[in-house]
Amino acid sequence: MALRFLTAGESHGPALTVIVEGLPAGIAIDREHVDRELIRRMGGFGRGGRMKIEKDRVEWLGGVRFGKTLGSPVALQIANLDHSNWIEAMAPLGEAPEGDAARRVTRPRPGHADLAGALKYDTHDARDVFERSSARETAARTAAGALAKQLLASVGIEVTSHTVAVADVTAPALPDGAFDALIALADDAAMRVLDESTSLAMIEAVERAQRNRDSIGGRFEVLARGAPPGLGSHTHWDRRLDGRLGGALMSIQAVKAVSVGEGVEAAARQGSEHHDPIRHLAGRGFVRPTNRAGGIEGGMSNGETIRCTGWLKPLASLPKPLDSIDLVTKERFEAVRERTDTIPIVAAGVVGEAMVAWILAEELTIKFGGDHVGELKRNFEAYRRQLADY
Ligand code: EPS
Repeated sequence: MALRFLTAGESHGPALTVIVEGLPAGIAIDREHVDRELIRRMGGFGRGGRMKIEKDRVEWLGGVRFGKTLGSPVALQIANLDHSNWIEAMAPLGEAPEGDAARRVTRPRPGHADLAGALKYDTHDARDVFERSSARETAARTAAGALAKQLLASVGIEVTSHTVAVADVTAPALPDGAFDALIALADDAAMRVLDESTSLAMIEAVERAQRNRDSIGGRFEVLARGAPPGLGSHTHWDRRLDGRLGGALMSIQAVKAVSVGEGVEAAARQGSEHHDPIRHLAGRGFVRPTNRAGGIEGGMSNGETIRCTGWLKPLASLPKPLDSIDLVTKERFEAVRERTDTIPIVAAGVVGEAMVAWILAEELTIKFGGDHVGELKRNFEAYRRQLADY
């Protein structure tokens, strides 16, 4: 059985729940690491009021004993502290309260799930849709991704991220050795960029948008180091690693485009300029002097650092709302005004890490199998020896 996870829970409901299935037994669980990932997701400059309310941490409900996975489904829960302010409006059972207490949403936000969801699920209260489409759900994904990272760490694969752009402010290309510098970045870094003047310019761009009561978009990049060649496969459309990573990253709320390596720039280049020459070094095997492919060729990892970029649209909840139509009266009104982030770019990078880690962990279990992590590691090391002897 391949790895899979399911999440449940509404943004202002009692809690988010995650079930992670297919992890081998024997993975040492570092609960501080999982909680730290949740805190990282809450951070960054440009976040809104909700993150001042929450203190995300995982409650362990199943699948783990004495700090090790059992091979059974891992069940986790993250409380929504804000639920205490939504007891009536988000009551799981009982009759809906009268009037405003139900906090119904009838004026859908352009760019959000509200309208399409209300039509599809046949409700005139878009809160039924809005609550689950909220990016609050990414806290649950981050917890699943943290478990995936712990499996990856057992074979030396690490994942990190950084902010590439906020509105029109773009960070300079990463210098050599950037991976370790990114891993070492403080968890509460305002922008997750290495260059201080870029960070300040990004903060200014966010403040400008806040003054204009608007939202802005941006770009983050996820990097994964230590993946062996051969994760994913060229043999089927749905086994290609770039396709799988692309789908996983595109599924993050507000991500509207994904590129792998210099995939966007490649469209305007000649092949001779774009592709990474192949070299061979005794003791190291096949290496690349450049990594424009972003570590993936033919739908398979090639042993170089995997690099994927997620492009974030400006969020759809606006302090100065756009025109909308009331779902009940069909009259023209401003869309609902909701608390929101100006840009959750650091959080998007952390969630991007979780999704990339998840897909790589899944590919790791597909290629190396094993009911216990020791078995997976033996298979992994045997493959490493096979590559060394190639
Ligand atoms: C988020 C929780 C949400 C939003 C944000 C991200 O909480 P609330 O709606 O109570 O403010 O802050 O989500 C959105 C902006 C959105 O449009 O869904 C979180 O936990 O990351």
